[in-house]
Amino acid sequence: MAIRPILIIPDARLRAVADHIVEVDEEIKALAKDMLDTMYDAPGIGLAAPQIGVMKRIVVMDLAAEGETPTPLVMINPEITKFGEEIQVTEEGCLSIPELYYEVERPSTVTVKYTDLDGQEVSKDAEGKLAVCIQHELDHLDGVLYIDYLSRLKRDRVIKKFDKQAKLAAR
Ligand code: GNR
Ligand code: NI
Repeated sequence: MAIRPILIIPDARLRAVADHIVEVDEEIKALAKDMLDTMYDAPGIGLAAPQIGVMKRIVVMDLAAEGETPTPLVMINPEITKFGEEIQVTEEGCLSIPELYYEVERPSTVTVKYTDLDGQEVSKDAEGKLAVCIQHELDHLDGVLYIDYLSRLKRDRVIKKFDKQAKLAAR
């Protein structure tokens, strides 16, 4: 079990595009396990590899409520193949933008295609919070953060706050 440090904005790795995974080997399985350990420890409902500085297209999630049986989900090279028409508004947070929460509009339903830890291709329909989490995590693989969907005023305020903190921490 290894809990890895979670990167905070403005770390440039959170803005980079992650690489396609060619083979689901032991290294990827160990990475998935570390990501789940890190996510449960945080705690969070999802984590994308770039958040721990690994630029690979893998995300983990678990939407089970606290005290319930865990339902870990690992998606390798995930792609959304269909967005539903309906839009839902959900309050989102991000472990890489700690302690802030803002409402975001996203499609209510998605279909996601991915490779699982057994190397099998899977297609899954999702709605509600899972659909939000999938979209949030997949965005991380392309360097997109939920604050990118806020008004410029709100986004700039968030970015300024963390830029300031990073400068203070660096001196
Ligand atoms: O733990 C998390 N909670 C959350 C809540 C609403 C919408 C998305 C999320 S994902 C977040 C963990 C995280 O930052 N994943 O990238
Ligand atoms: Ni996030």
